[in-house]
Formats: sequence, structure tokens, C-alpha cells
Amino acid sequence: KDRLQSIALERVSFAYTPGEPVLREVSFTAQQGQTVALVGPTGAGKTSVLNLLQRFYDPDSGRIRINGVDLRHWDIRRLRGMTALVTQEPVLFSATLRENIFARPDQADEATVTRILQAAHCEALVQRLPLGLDTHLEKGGASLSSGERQLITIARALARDAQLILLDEATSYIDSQTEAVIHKALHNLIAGRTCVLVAHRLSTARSADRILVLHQGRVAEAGDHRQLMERRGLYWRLHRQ
Ligand code: DUT
Ligand code: MG
Repeated sequence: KDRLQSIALERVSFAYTPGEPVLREVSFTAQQGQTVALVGPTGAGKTSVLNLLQRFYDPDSGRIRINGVDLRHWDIRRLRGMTALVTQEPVLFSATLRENIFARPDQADEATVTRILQAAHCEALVQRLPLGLDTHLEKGGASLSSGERQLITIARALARDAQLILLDEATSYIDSQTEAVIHKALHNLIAGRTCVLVAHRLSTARSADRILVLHQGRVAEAGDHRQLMERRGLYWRLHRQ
């Protein structure tokens, strides 16, 4: 199994439409186990960074490296095997909850299943469903709340034991109780793993090793929470809104 040691963006610029740059010379690094949080206004380019890290697109200039190797030279299946994406709008399969979480349900022993459901705070959800883990999710989970669907994708990422977590926090309204539960589940997912996280709630970014404030595709400020608050710049102003 591949071990992730580091990821680095080196002056990455990118445009979906030629002449309309969305990222401008963005640089950052994350060592194994670290979390980098991206914050900033809508349209700043946060999700685009995750798109490039998954190689949905390649940079127009600059480089992305994983373990020092240019992402373009990585085998796409190795990259997929290493990465788990937790998105704003999770897609669930029209299958049982168990199949939605575990790629090979027959190979997940009971202790593992219990551990993952616990860490992802899915136990209440499982108890609520008539057949528990073996409940068939109709229409890709249409009967579940967006918060519940997010917990399921967190469980899925835990089950895959991916080394690089790419996380786009939900913008949709969720009540503060659900938000607290998701927060705890995310904490368990991120612990010990390398993570690039788009934070819409500043509370999620707070504990990151490094926070990048993106503004019109540029890194306007970078540092940890304390450093950025002391700076009294953009990040500080976001907290006062
Ligand atoms: N954009 C495109 N094509 C795409 C995706 C995005 O042209 O397929 C544009 C929209 C926006 C810019 O790129 O002007 C950056 O988009 P991104 O989704 O990266 O912004 P964000 O920081 O993730 O915004 P939000 O907080 O609304 O999710
Ligand atoms: Mg986005």
C-alpha cells in the first residue's frame, strides 16, 4: 500500500476558461498527518484546489507534487486508492446502507463495522432504520437528511482507510446539534490522516495546522488560527462578520 508523505502545490495557476484565472500562483505544503484548511468567500477557488488534487483538471502552470512526484506522473488508480473525497452533496448508491459504507461488506468483520459506525457517529442512524445496516436506501438516500448522508460518506472514507482526505464542508443549512455530531465524526476521520479541507464554518478551520485564506484565486493570508487572528487581516475580519 502506498504511504503518503507529503503534498505540495507550487505556484499553481489554473483557469476553466482561458483568460479567466481561478487560481493564481497558489502554494502550500502538508506533511503526513497535517490538515490544511482553505477558507475565503464564495468563488475564491477553494473547491477548484480539490478538483486539481483529484486530477479532474491539471494546472496551467506550476506543479502539484505528492511525495515529491509530479501528480501528472502518478498512476490514477494509485491516486484514487489513496484518496477519499467527502463532498458538499454526497452521492449514495441505491443499495443497502452496509453496501454504501463497505466496498466489500463480506470482508468487514463485526469489530471493524462497530468501530467505524462509532467513529462516524452513525449508530443513531442505523438504529432508526427498520433493517439497520441492511436497510435498502431508496433513490440514493432521498429519505435521509443531508447531515445523515454526510455521516455516511465519513463512514465510507473511514472504511477505505484512505490516507489523503479531501473534504468540502457542506454549505447547506444543518441544525447546530447535527453540526456538532458531524464535527466530531470529521475529527475522528481527520485524526492521523493528511487532509485538505474546505471550511465554510470557521470553527472547522480553527484547529488546522495551516489555514489559507483564498481571495480571488490568490493566497491572501496563511498561518494558523492564532497567527491569523493576531494579524488582524482578512481572516480576523471574517470572524467579525
Ligand atoms: N468555476 C468554473 N467552472 C467550474 C467550477 C468553477 O468556471 O466548473 C468558476 C466559478 C468561480 C471560480 O471558478 O468563479 C471558483 O470556483 P470554486 O468552486 O473553486 O469556488 P469556491 O471557493 O469553492 O466557492 P464556494 O464557497 O461557493 O463553494
Ligand atoms: Mg466550493
